[in-house]
Amino acid sequence: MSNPRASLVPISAFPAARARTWLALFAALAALVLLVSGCSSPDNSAAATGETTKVTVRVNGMLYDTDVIEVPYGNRLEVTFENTSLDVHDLRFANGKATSRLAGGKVEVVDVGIITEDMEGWCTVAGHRQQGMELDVVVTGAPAK
Ligand SMILES: [Cu+2]
Repeated sequence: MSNPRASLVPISAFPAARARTWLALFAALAALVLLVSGCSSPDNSAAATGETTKVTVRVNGMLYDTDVIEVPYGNRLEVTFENTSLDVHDLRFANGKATSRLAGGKVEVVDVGIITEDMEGWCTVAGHRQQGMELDVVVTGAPAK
């Protein structure tokens, strides 16, 4: 850059009224961001039933022993993942909740959060999902849309 000041607008080009307009605009934008992030709260707490569905998933060879986890709409899902194999595995859900990679014989409990829609879960170790290490979380009793 030969002359970095050339592209900058001098402060004097912004009269006070204009500065206030920008400030108001910024405030409105900030409020909007807050509103949007509030609506898409990741734990879906508005739909929460207060109940928790607890499920244990184990490993059978290169498969989970569970194909489908049914969760009543609005329940919290808590999965106990027991790596009952000799290899390293994990269990990640589509909403980003996951166990760490567990060596054979290790156990980890993962709070998957308030469930309001179907989603998949799978093992992130290379090639494992392709070999069948995946399962479905299925919501039951969802309100009609
Ligand atoms: Cu695996």
